Amino acid sequence: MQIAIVGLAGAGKTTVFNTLTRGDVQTGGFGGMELHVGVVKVPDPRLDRLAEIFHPRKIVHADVTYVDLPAPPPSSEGHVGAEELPAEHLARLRDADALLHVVRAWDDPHHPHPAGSVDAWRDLEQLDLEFTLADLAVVDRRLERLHGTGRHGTPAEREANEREAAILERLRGGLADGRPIRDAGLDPDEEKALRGFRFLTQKPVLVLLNVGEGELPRAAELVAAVAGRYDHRHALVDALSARIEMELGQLEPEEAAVFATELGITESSLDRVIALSYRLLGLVSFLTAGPDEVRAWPVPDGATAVDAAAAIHTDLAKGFIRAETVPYEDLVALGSTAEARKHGKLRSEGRTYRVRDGDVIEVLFSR
Ligand SMILES: Nc1nc2c(ncn2[C@@H]2O[C@H](COP(=O)(O)OP(=O)(O)OP(=O)(O)O)[C@@H](O)[C@H]2O)c(=O)[nH]1
Ligand SMILES: [Mg+2]
Repeated sequence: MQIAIVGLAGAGKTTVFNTLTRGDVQTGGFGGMELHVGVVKVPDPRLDRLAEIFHPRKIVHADVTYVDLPAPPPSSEGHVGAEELPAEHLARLRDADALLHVVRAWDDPHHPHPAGSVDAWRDLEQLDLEFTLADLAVVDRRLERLHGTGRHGTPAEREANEREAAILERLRGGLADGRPIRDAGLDPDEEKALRGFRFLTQKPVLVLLNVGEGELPRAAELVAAVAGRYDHRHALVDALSARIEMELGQLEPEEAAVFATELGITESSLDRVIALSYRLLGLVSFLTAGPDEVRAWPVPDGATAVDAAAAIHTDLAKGFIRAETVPYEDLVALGSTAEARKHGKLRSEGRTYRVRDGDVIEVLFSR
């Protein structure tokens, strides 16, 4: 799972990246073209509890990769800013499963906003517009081709091309009116047909308002105001004070705890942002536990037992016989798989069983 951190120049993207990855990449580059990649373990206290039962050799968390990208240059007549990003950056952006859109909501007289004022809504819409233009350019290029060479080929090919053109025409209308593809209400087949385009405005997005530390008490109000206007599907809005969180992350844990209490920060923003990203991506975790390892596996909500098997290894999916599954709470309450079996909490499930968050699963398979 990859999440691209995007935002206008100087919004605080690299500061957020440092917060999430506990990194210390230099901030304040204002327009620097470096790309940063960091892998973050998804905190999951259930794994520690399972480890007390199974004494595994290792504990493996699900992980999320965050990519800190520089802001795209602004578009101008005939030029799409996002497409002028270096090829590697654009590929990273298109490959991301979701976007973390950092919006400047902090004010600081020593760091005037390039636009002359701090206006989170204006900045949010500005980058959204850039991504809309980038998608529109992709749609237009494809439509041009479909209307040209797409007329040739076998009847079946022509029909497929016409179907694709019809979907793209519909998207084009929405994009031209400034509506992101995530609002287009695509059905699963259409979504599948479009997957290869890796549209930016189709990706789920977490809008993160970066507020100054003095504004923290007002953050909930600001989030509500923006969320009320940002009426899109697959979109969430949250706030944090990135600079202060980054500094907290660089302190010793005890020192950080004292400091956080003084500031009225009760919950780790890292945990919250990761939990929100998970929700946004529609992911759930199933767990595996044994003497070798205790591990969390992310799968899309709705995944079946065979999908879970495939997440572990393709061989397990190919030779799938059944999945023995027990809810995490039952396993922990009863203290062992054997006890769970005795109490009828360990169930035998077939291929189409829908995996639930916290299922502890063992896949039985034939080689
Ligand atoms: N006063 C204040 N400054 C902040 C805050 N968050 C970020 N900054 C400062 O804003 C500057 C830019 O932050 P970065 O994290 O580098 O921003 P960026 O979005 O990565 O910037 P580019 O990569 O250059 O587009 C740095 O000097 C930060 O210290 C904040 O909450 N308050
Ligand atoms: Mg940066």
